[in-house]
Amino acid sequence: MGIFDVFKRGLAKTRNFVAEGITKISASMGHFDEDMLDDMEALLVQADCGVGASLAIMDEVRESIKKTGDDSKAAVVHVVSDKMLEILGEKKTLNIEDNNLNIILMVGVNGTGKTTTAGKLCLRYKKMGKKVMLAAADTFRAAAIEQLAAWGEMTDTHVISHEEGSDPAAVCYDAVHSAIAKRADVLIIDTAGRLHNKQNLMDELSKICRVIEREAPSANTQALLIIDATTGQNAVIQAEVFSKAVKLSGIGITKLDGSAKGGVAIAVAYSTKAPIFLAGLGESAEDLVDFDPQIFVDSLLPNH
Ligand SMILES: Nc1nc2c(ncn2[C@@H]2O[C@H](COP(=O)(O)OP(=O)(O)OP(=O)(O)O)[C@@H](O)[C@H]2O)c(=O)[nH]1
Ligand SMILES: [Mg+2]
Repeated sequence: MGIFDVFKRGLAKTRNFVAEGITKISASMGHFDEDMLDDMEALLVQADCGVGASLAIMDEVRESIKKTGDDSKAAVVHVVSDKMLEILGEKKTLNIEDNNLNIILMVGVNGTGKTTTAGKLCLRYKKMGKKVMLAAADTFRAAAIEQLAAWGEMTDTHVISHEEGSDPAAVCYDAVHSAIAKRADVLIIDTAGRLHNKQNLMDELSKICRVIEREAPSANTQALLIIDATTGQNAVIQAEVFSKAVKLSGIGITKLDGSAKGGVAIAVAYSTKAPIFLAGLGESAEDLVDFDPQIFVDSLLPNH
């Protein structure tokens, strides 16, 4: 299946809501009047694009209609598409350097999909022939260590772990040295879910980053914030708070398949500087794809 099909299938719920909504709003006349534009703005907000981004998109639409006089559905969708693409920016992906240790640190609040995404990424890099290691720096629960160990077993990957309750920074220290000694290409570090408003947990994360930076200064280290699309606008707040504790390289949005709220990618891109690297579109290993703004927008809007 091509990437467009993976996106389209994964985003089916959001697409049904947004694309069908736009078609329905314009169906009676085939073009947009002021009331319909208001309805469309509400539709974007309901799809979790965020108030700021939805207003910016619709301002652009109103401006364009004023300028060109074209209020047809095709013209409106075209402007919406262009503005969404401008907000999402250029496609950016996790960057894996050859002949260097690449460290990927998974961070985020509880249950967003960090461990699952770590496992999916592990499989991706194994398939590319990379030497991969996993580190269980979520020492909070024994089950978390077991969950990562299961991915390790499934992908035939070595997992560095300590006992439950041990210092996660110490796991990172060991993992980094082991990865250097074994000349690994990619080290993926899973961390515990933490509420962004718990300062001690955010401090713990900063400490983990300091240890990695100190022990592997020349590694290509990337912190990846995993957010759950179904949490709506809270995801935007998470992105803001985590970016203060950690130098975020990018964001992975999971569970885009789970709700009609896939528009959250637009809201996050509108209010955060970190690019969206990955899209989780299901629970199985192949449901992780590089986030592609063009394909995302094409999957969301009616054909135009
Ligand atoms: N539908 C869907 N489910 C997903 C996706 N990614 C993860 N999940 C599911 O979300 C649940 C939580 O995933 P985990 O990977 O355990 O989340 P976590 O962030 O590691 O959780 P904590 O370690 O408890 O903070 C699991 O049931 C996953 O299968 C996705 O893209 N789509
Ligand atoms: Mg986990």
